[in-house]
Amino acid sequence: MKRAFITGIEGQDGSYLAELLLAKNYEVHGIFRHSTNGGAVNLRHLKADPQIFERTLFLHPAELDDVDSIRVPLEQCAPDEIYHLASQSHVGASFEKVEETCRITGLGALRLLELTRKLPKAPRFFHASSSEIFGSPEQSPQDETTPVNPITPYGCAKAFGTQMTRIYRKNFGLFAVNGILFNHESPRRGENFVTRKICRAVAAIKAGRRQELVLGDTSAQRDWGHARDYVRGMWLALQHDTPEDFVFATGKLHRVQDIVELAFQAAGLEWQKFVRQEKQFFRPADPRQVIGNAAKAKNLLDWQPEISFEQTIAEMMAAELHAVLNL
Ligand code: F7E
Repeated sequence: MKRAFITGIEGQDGSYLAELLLAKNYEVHGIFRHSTNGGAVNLRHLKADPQIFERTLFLHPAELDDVDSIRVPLEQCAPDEIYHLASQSHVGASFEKVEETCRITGLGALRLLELTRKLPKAPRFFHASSSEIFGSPEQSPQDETTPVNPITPYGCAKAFGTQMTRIYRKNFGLFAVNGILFNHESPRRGENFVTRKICRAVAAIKAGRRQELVLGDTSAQRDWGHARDYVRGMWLALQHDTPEDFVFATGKLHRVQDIVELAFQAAGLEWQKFVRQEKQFFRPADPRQVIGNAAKAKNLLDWQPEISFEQTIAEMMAAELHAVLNL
């Protein structure tokens, strides 16, 4: 039985990855932040299953800021694979919390690499990198060779972690890989990311609990995939013969406005009556032309996204409508 250690296990990606690895008969260990008290909704179903919880799934409280709190469960687990997913991952918030973002997202990755290197038998290491490392690139679509040139504090912190992962791979011989992840969504997405924000608000409007949806730049475009596809990519990247960086993306661009229209349509409402843009949600800098080329992952890992943008928004809307209206 293989053992995996996941940071950020309570998040969207961590919870889907835990499910995937458990289904592949892994023993899964994850760390959660004291502040959530292990009560995060994304893992509730796994914690409620006595065949799984504390038999093949183990959760440990730890903080990325506190190396010792991670070292103890990591050494106990002695994993074959580490998936470092935890970070301060909100790009907009990174402009307000610049130092904290660099500490958690940038230095956090370095701490995990250093802990990994010092384990008696170094496990394979996955770092969740981000398309934000490219900033607003001149080359489109982006791939593993696109110059790193972040324009947001979050992107800069991720660029640090990405480059450190490469340095540890080259200089310390670690099997360390970056998955350069473009936007990926699901009903488990955090509430302040735009897809979930829109879907939640539309369901609340449908239920008569809200009157409007206030957004930032609805002309902004992203390459949006589904988180379940991306965690499969993470696992495949660690099963490959050699440690390589991989872009995971759909290669398709959509606008925030497209999400708005799909979400309101799913609820049978006219978006024009409810949507407003406000400066407060515009960012000081927002990458443009962020679109990925995942040809390397397709060629070497046989990975490609299976869930479309439209299916993703439909699944998210179904979940939100079910939550508020039991539809
Ligand atoms: O914004 C625009 C916003 O916050 C998407 C993270 O997973 O992907 C994610 O970062 C777009 C941006 O994600 C609102 O300006 C308009 O253009 O959902 P988001 P993100 O910033 O792209 C990358 C790859 C990561 O690595 C990150 O960790 O939507 N937008 N109006 C808005 N965004 C938000 N949040 N709220 C609005 O009201």
